Amino acid sequence: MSIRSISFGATIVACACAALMVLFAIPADAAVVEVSMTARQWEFEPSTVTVEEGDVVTMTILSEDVDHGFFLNAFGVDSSLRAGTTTTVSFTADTAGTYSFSCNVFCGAGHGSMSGTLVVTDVAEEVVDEEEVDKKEEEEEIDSAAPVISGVSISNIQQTSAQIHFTANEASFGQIEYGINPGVYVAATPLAENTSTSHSGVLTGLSAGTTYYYRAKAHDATGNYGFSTESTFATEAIPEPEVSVIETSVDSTEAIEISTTDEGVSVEEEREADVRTEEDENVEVVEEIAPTMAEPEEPLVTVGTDIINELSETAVEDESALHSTGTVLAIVMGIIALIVIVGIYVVRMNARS
Ligand SMILES: [Cu+2]
Repeated sequence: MSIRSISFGATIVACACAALMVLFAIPADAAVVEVSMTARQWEFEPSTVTVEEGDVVTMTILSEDVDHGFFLNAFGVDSSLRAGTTTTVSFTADTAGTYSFSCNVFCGAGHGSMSGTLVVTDVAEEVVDEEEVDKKEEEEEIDSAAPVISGVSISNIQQTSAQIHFTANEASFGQIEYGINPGVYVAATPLAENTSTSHSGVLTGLSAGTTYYYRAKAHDATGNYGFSTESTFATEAIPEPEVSVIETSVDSTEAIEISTTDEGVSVEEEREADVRTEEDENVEVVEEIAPTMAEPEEPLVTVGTDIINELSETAVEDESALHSTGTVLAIVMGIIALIVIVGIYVVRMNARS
């Protein structure tokens, strides 16, 4: 057995022992980290390697150009990197810190600056940091702040509806609650499907001319509810017919009160029956009102006929209408008389011939 073969066998045994030692040295939770690196004039790429404390690091290093060396003193690594070949080095990064590695085989003019950095991070520190981060995240997730409502305004107030607008300081679901008694909200607008900071809702089914009390309500995704203060508004009233009143004093004891409305004319009289004479000043007032009833656009005869019909069907309350009817009747009677006279004349002429 030659010296060469003895040394070869010894190398194999040493390697096996080293491998076993490495295996047993690996903590149960240690990770195996593989790093590929290239060495060339005059740099290592990557020049910075970061692993965690306790990691078993295996570096596969290709020497691209000439012979280089890989010297990592902190973890006892000292390997030759032959030109054009790949060399594997292994070590356990068992102590946190920042370490430098360098080329320890002269490789040319820039050899002195051919180095890199190994960063071994403190796992315990990282865990603490992660816990803090988790806590912060949880705190952020637990949102206990209710939406703050502002800018409540109302628009488009109708007899049975009104629109409310408001804003919230965070994305939220908005509603408006309302009722006819303060603090008692018996109705609410539909809940919005999506969160928003700008809200509006239409209050429906309201009663005309009624005061309503309402408040804006918004809740965020966590379920925190925010409310506005209570506000009020009154719905539009149903418009009453316009009324104008004319009062005329006849003397100290008698008066006529005439009210005109959109629908027609009604006359209320408070006076003695004999006041209604041709000479009476009151008649002038009555005659001023009469044309409103007579609908002057229509032919006079038609109006007269209509009025005759109305007179025959209903009790006549309006003295002015009667006055006009008398004139029309006289004209109609005159025409009929004329027709009769002409008719008699024609009959006689026919009898002679
Ligand atoms: Cu070198």
